[in-house]
Amino acid sequence: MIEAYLERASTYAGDIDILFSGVFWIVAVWFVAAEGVLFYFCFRYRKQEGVAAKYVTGEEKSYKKFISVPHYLILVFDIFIIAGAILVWYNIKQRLPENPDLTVGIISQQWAWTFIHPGADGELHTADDIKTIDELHLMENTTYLYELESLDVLHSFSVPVFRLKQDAIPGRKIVGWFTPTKTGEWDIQCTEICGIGHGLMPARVHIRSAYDHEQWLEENTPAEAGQALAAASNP
Ligand SMILES: [Cu+2]
Repeated sequence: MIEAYLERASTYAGDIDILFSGVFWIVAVWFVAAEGVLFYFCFRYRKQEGVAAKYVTGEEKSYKKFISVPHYLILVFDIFIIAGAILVWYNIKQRLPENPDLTVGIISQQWAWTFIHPGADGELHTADDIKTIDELHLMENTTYLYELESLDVLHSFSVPVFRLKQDAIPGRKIVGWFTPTKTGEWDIQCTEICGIGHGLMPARVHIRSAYDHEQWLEENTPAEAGQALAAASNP
């Protein structure tokens, strides 16, 4: 349902969609059923020629089942929803992948995103890191950890095609993960009102194949770092 409006581009996007659709359909079916019964009763027991409209207080024992049965059904469906939500939440937020391939740094501030990508050495926080503003460059089918920080106020890192949203909190480094699965260019949004320029901090994520990402790395590695690496590998 949701993928008709918004592509899925991470390994867990499908799980979020299943959960979302599940909640949607459970609520939709019961909403339509409850409204149907309501309108049927309004019509069935309306005032007619010589018959007064029926007034039910709901206090009689025989009517109480109309309250208690739906009540128990709601509890049963709640258990399904909560169990599904815990499973998905645990996989996405409570656990980190055991063997992530790369780590990227994400720094939010009023009102821009800074992304720090590991260079050719695959390590973050080294001389060949590539820093960009408002563009995140990722490789398809690669598991990333992200280190999310904020320099000033609360922000929220949201990549709709990943079905990922994570608040950035000043003074904390929040580590999470994603595995992009679809090449292309997609939106990144800040989803926490963070001041007057909140609407001015959209960014883009570029997901490329390994070959194309390699190309991007070569073109964007800072000149000094590139020379230093070349010197180190050809003494
Ligand atoms: Cu923001």
